[in-house]
Amino acid sequence: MAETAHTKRVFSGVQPTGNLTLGNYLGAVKRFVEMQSADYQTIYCMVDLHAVTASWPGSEELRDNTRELAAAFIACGLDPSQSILFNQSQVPAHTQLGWVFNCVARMGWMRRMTQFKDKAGKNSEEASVGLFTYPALMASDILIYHATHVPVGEDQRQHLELTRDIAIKFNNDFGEPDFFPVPEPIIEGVATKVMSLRDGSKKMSKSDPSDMSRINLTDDADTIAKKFRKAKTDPEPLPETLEGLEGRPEAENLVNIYAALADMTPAAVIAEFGGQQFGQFKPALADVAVEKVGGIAARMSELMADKAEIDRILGKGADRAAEIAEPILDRTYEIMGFLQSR
Ligand code: AQP
Repeated sequence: MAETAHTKRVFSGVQPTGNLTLGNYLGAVKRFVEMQSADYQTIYCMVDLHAVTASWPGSEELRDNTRELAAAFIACGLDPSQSILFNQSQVPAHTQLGWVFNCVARMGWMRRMTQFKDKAGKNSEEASVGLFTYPALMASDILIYHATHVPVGEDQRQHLELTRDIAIKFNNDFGEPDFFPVPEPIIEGVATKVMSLRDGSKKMSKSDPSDMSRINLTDDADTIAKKFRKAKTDPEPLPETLEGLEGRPEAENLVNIYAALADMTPAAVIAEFGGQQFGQFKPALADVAVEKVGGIAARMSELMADKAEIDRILGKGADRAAEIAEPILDRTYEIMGFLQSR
């Protein structure tokens, strides 16, 4: 990882838009847990303001999705006494800096964002303005903490590049060369883009209409086994070499999922299973998935039984987050010349 002049600080966020998938886990949350070490201050956010850019689920559901995501974070191994865990809407500095960044980011930059095109689909005239400006708010989520490292999945790479461009432009335009760090995306490992179990060309996603396309962290062992058994594959056995996975996206996806879950390289998975039929490999994959993520659902249910405790954890996390964010916002306003007379 590149060193910067700023304190090493990790920030990442996940939208509370429903159950976490194995893609969210392997591409993001597992990495969050790994980075929760003495070397970094770690800040992980339930980005609820982003969760209403595509559609509004209803107030009770949004609150519960946020609590459920907090429960999932903790059940996966994030420790609220080590990491700052909170939901975005409780720290107003995110939206305040977000407005500033709406004025720093250029229309041309925003129009190039492929996730807007994917999520808005053909009907972009009907998409919310919030969905379009989402990446500027995401830049603010990161930079309001002067975060230096951002663990994310591959689909967020372009948004991280935009965040870096916004930081550089702000620093140049306002004559403060080192004010915002230029954060490093941490997109590492074999599961940076877990694909749908029904279509190897599509990302596994919480909002995919087909539940069979994804493993949810709340799925029980039988459901996990069934989803892998029914996962789309081709008729050939697994290849004897890694190169043999080329042009076989569904097979490659299952091998990568196995490797990420078992902390192996894809080459080691091929060395073990090469030449076998999917009928043999899929049950082994289901076993390793159940072993690694099968206990998360039960821990989440225990945590969800005490919603007041989750709310307390998020409130405390928000206080800690605001303590870091507010002086950075104040300094931003000062640099820009917004008169603050109270
Ligand atoms: N399939 C994936 N493989 C690896 N990483 C993934 N991530 C998402 N899908 C995969 C990573 O998970 C983090 C949180 O993502 P998010 O909830 O903020 O939004 P998203 O990227 O749009 O994820 P989803 O599951 O597709 O959500 P919906 O359906 O609500 O849009 C990010 O770090 C992301 O890279």
